[in-house]
Amino acid sequence: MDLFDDLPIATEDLRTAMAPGAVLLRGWGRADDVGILAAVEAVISQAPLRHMQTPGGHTMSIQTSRCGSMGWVSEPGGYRYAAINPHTRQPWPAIPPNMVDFAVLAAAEAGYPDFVPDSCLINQYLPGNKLGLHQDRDERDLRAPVVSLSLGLPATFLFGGLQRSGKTQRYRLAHGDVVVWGGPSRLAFHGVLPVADGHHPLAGGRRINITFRKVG
Ligand code: MD3
Ligand code: FE
Repeated sequence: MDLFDDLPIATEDLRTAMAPGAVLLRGWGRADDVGILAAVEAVISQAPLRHMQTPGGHTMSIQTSRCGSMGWVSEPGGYRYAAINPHTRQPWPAIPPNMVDFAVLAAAEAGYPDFVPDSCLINQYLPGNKLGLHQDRDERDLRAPVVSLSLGLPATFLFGGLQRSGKTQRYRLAHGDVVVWGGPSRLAFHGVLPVADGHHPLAGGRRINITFRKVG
């Protein structure tokens, strides 16, 4: 609910079909930004942000935290989901209820009414940080979509096809933008170009991307 609720904004303009199964809901997360950023801080205090290592031994520029019954971890043998945080030796913090509610509503809005996340990955990008082209394929249930929420500084998102070598489309993802990836887009290659320097009034000099997943 905000001051602009009465303006005749065509909601179709805020909804973009990026590809079959992939829906961009521009600004859809803005109404919940303060609450979700507070919940992210609470998670980070329990499971501190870390630079993950790739299985190949490289250090990622972004920093990540995780919550939910399963958290995505990297090991020399590859990536997997694990119930215990290898650094704190504690279970991951639960996904805060306002974040679960958000992901369920966003998925339903995008046409996935049965989605309930059990895992959440929080990525923090400082200026210059990027994420190389990759697929997300470590979740057991690939029928479930991934729901992503971007907060803070904007970034250029690269969206490719089912092969790494394919053509990529570019989308600007800004504060409050939500993308839901399911169906034929679930295994699409994607990445993020280096984030430009800047300041966001709520998030400061960083970009936060939250992805909600169903692993089990
Ligand atoms: C398309 N995160 O955490 S969100 C990731 O901005 C990740 O931090 C990026 O890629 C980020 O794995 C992009 C958009 C996204 C997330 C998951 C996807 C796009 C996706 C899964 C399948 C297809
Ligand atoms: Fe990804």
